[in-house]
Amino acid sequence: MSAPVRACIGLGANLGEAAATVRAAFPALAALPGCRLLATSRLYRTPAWGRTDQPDFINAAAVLETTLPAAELLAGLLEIERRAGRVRGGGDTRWGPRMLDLDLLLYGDQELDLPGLQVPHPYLRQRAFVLVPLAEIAADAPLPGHGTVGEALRLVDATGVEVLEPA
Ligand code: PH2
Ligand code: MG
Ligand code: MG
Repeated sequence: MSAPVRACIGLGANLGEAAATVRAAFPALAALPGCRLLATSRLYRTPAWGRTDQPDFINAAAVLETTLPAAELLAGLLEIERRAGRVRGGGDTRWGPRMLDLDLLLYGDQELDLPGLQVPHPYLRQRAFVLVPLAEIAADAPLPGHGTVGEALRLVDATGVEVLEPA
């Protein structure tokens, strides 16, 4: 077991009952071993980024305190995705539609480059659909070498990112 780290998770879905799937992922995150759920954002409806020929996404963010090493936390996220019906390999296209996508965005202030895991998430600073929900709960979180989440949000165009009502 290692010292507790604050990890930030991005949640996204645009297939099936996307909002319900994202809401159900919060307790699943809380139930991961060695993890405590510190905060969850509201849900947002966001225009699809990367490939526009697909439905809008529902996006949200969560902050965990975790004693899991980053690779084990990632394995836990992939297992929650799998239980939500996500099939990797074959089914998913890059930046295409998702039953549930859980991205490890930040792991404390660490920079990691492991097989299948780059932290901070490589596109974090370009994506309003990540930064808007994350800034709601972790505006002060450091982006190593690039200030904070709140500062990064000021540099992106958040047009079309809207709180999903009812919250
Ligand atoms: N995820 C993608 C591709 N495009 N666009 C939005 N708005 N939200 C996402 O979560 C998203 C996306 C594949 O991971
Ligand atoms: Mg993603
Ligand atoms: Mg992902």
